[in-house]
Amino acid sequence: MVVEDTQKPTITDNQITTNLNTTNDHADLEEGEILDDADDSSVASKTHSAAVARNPLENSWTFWFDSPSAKAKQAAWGSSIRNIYTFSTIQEFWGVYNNINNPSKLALGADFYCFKHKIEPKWEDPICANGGKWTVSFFRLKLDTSWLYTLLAMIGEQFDHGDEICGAVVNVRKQQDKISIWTKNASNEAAQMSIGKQWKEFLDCNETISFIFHEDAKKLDRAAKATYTIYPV
Ligand code: MGP
Repeated sequence: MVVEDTQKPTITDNQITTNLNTTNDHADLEEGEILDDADDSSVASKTHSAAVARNPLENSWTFWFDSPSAKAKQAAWGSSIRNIYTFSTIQEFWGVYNNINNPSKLALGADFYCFKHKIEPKWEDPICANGGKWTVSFFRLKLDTSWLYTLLAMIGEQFDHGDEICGAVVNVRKQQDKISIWTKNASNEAAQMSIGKQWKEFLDCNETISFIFHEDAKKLDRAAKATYTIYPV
């Protein structure tokens, strides 16, 4: 296994995992392929390890989770966000993804993040500090596919300005669910606009998306206005 700092998921409340403890065990199997239990286990295990590592991603990514129940007890914003799992290959991604709940199954108030490894999903992280976020709101029906397409575009490095991306978050909310992509240099308008336009294409989304600088959100909270907006065509 090539993953550095890979952690077993620790979230055990009813929020995020289904049977994540089995994550990755069969992540490398092709459709229809079965494990032959009669094989010599050491040979099988070496073959298995080699196969798991076969499609490394350009970046390692970490899933983070914040449950509404934990948030309700937190002393300061962000103290209840938990680092769940880091993955570095496409097989590991599917191993995790297939064993966790889709956003639409999460409790209202939950936040689920996927950020580049070692970037914390907080304004305070030095790599995020001068950044901002594109946000789109969805009706529940499209939430799960939009989240998956966002993840695949990010980890598959489909954005021309992928280096600008810190990660993405899905906020499950009563009024309107949201998905945001966080970026590093909010003042780089060309890069932000490129990311926003490509994201809309990947999602096949013709809704308005808006970009808010973290600096503005810090100062103005919910009164912060979008600096960049992409309207329906
Ligand atoms: P938000 O992410 O802008 O809206 O954060 P959300 O999550 O839709 O709001 P909710 O009420 O539905 O949960 C809302 C508030 O959380 C902000 O106004 C801040 O007070 C705090 N907050 C959010 N973020 C992303 C940060 C952060 O990175 N650092 C700190 N210190 N506070 C944050």
